[in-house]
Amino acid sequence: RFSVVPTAPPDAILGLTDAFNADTNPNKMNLSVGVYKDATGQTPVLQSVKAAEQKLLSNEKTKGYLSIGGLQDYCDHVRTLAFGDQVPAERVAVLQTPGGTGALRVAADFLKTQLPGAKVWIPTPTWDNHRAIFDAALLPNDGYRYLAADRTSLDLDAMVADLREKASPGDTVLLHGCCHNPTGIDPTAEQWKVIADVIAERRLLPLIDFAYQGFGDGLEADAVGLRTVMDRVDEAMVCTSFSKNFGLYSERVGAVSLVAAQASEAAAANSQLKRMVRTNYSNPPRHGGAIVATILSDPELTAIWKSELDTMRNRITQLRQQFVETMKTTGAGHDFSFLLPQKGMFSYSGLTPMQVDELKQKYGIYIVGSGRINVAGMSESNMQSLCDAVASVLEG
Ligand code: PLP
Ligand code: TYF
Repeated sequence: RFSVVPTAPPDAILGLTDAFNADTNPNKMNLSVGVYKDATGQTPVLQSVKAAEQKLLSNEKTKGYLSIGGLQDYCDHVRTLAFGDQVPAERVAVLQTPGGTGALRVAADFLKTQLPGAKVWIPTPTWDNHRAIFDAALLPNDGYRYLAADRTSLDLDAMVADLREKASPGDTVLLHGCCHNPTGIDPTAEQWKVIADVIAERRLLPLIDFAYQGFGDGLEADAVGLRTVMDRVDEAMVCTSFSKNFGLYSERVGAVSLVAAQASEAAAANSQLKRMVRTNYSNPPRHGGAIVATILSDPELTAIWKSELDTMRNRITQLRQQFVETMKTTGAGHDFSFLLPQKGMFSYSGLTPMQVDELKQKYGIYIVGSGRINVAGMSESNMQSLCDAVASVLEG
């Protein structure tokens, strides 16, 4: 009977890493999947994480199930990192989830069942998995314009026009809290106000995907968009991921938060979110959440974590600068300065699918077909050869 099952296409991003791992080119470079790498090319376990794990190893008393919503102190920290003290705790339901992906799926199942008929509006372009998750949850979704035709800036007018004219009151609008994936283009603080006004005026529900807090300008600065929106609305959902900012990718650490207008509504929504979890994975894995809660409950570990996060962010900024400078020296005559104000790991390079393919075939350099590069995958030691290869494919 399984003879009827066709082979599914590989994931556009994760599939590339499989191809990269199989590549025998000794100079190969993986600039595809969004994973941070240090100067030695490793994705290190943070010291704050190691220290927290050591504490957990000696103190952990049980491997019994967590509650459906996960660890309470973890959920409290999730709320504080995202909202500060902007929203009273009793109006926020937070559930620990397996990664940001788990949070998005729980949110999607919740929206599909509890707000039937509402559509989700997602930016064009966005992380491919957004559409895939919403489709899997049978949640209607459609794109709003985001990237300008020059592919290096935000088209705020088009975005606002779509949210005003295409989205109906009651619909959901997905926003990247910071470090837009795949473009690296975020709204400015002023632009966030315009977006927040439209959301409030059109009675849209903001669903903020917050997967890179601390990778743009810093933990608090990266929450400015979210908080600007929260200044103007009393209902929202947030999907948090700690994969990147705690380097806990494989531990699957995330959370879904829902802000309601009333505490009683938050409690009812919480009970429904738990229902979604029960039929999906029952309750979340303990370890990653326990690590984050241990770090954030300990001022010393928190300070170490914050400085490690600063190091990761500053390194990415330096790599952006080095790439732009080194490209100038190749004589390819192509100015990459537009990468400098962009935020987080990713940027659209402007390379065409053919150029992307040539980089892979000739040089073992893997970037996503859309031209998205993971700046965090570059290094000081491979910068010159990377730029020479990019220059050669640009020259054609
Ligand atoms: N949202 C965005 C925009 C992402 O880039 C990612 C990356 O993986 C996620 C969500 C999912 O995060 P996680 O790996 O924690 O599931
Ligand atoms: O965009 C990225 O590279 C990260 C990692 O199906 C990722 O968000 C990529 C694809 C995917 C899951 C995670």
